[in-house]
Amino acid sequence: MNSLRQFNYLLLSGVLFSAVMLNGCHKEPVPPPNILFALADDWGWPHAGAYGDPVIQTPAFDKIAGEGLLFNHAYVSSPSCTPSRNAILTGQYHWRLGPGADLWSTLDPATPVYPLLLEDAGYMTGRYRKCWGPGDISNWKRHPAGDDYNEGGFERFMAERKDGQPFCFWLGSSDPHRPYDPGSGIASGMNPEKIRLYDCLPDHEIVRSDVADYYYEVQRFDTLVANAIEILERYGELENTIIVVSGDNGIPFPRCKSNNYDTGVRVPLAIRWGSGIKKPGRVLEDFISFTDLAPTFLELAGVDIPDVMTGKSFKDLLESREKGSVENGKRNFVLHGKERHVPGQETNMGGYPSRAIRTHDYLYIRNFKPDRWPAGTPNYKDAMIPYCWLGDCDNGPTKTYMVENRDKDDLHRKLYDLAFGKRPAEELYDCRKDPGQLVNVAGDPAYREIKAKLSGLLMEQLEITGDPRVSGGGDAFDEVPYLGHGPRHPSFNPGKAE
Ligand SMILES: [Ca+2]
Repeated sequence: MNSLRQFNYLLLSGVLFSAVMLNGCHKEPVPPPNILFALADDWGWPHAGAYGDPVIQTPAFDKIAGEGLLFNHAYVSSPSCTPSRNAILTGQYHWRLGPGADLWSTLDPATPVYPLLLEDAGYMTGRYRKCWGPGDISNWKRHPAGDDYNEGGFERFMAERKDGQPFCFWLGSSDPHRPYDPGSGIASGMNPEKIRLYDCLPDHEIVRSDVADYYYEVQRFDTLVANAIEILERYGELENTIIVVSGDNGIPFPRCKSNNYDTGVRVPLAIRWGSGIKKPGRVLEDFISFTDLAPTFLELAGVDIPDVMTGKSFKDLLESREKGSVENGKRNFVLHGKERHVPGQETNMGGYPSRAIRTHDYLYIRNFKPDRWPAGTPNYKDAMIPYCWLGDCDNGPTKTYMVENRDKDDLHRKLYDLAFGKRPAEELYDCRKDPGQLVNVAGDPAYREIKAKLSGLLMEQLEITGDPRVSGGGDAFDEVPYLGHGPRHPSFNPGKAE
């Protein structure tokens, strides 16, 4: 720890100590809380034992939820790794982050991020495996997610920590991102017949086995979390550590990840914080935007929240004793959206720009470029990137099955079109009747009033939050250099095509 950080740490401890003394209490000062943030890669709601999933086994997540809080309505800012993680770190919607709104990009080093704000306040920071990104942040003097503990992980981090120093650790993982080991889920003993498939996926043994493989990797992530809990207990820090367990976007299946439906943006979330959570074991229906995490962490640590952060601290939810909808409508929607995932179009290097507003009853989506392909072009020979094939959908057995069997019957055709076909400029789903969000009622006169209301509210919020797609200049998102690769058609031959 450098001297400035040491000074700030002592100052922080002193402020908290003084606060306790001024209250007239004579008990030991309360140390600032530690933060352990465990983030899976492509883990969707409700795939955890705590949510009642009959197949997947997530004892560590379930323990956190049972001894803390379980959230039913947690939404990422964007269903894509880089922008989702940027929004978590910065406490801002990804559309405010310039190039950081796109996958495989970068982030302006002048942007405040919560781990470094905590580090400046005296926290020890650390990260393990996939945290920020993917992309290039070589222009950052310090890594935005904290110091590198890829060697030795959380165990080494805790061993190097000075007694009493508060810490902030990002426990990352690439699970359950594709590719999977085919058949690993069923081979581990899962019964594929018991899997509850999303409505957007065809019911076929290939799909069930593919989902079981995804479950298998979620369980591996859960083991990582269990190990971290054990380390915290061993160091006597479990009770003063805010443990947050979640995922960065929905599952890597067609019409899921990289889409604004619940299957793309709604994620599991459990939080434990010893006696800091006044009544543990509650299940909450309140909306959480992942832009809220940074301001929440900062407030709990007693660090000022920068004005530029658009997220709101949900400290009051932790302190409440209520379950269900604690805030009683104070926050009755979340916003999310998508800029470029993979440049998978035919005539430009852009993505499929869209924004959405989710209330408890409805999901309204505005697609800014409905002439483009929502999942990337199926005409891979015409793609801007050679042979980029339905580029916004990761390759895997379910994708291949749905493409190859799209004309098998009406249902397969319908599900194929919903996943890969073009979409109108406006989509509206009645989540009460259609929780799978498959029936677009935007053109139904019965929904005219609610559509106008949600459209107006969405545009107003985008204007307030400085979204270039509304205020001007949004096409710049299409021009950001793309630093990664995209899913290619199986016939792609790099030697021939490039
Ligand atoms: Ca991801």
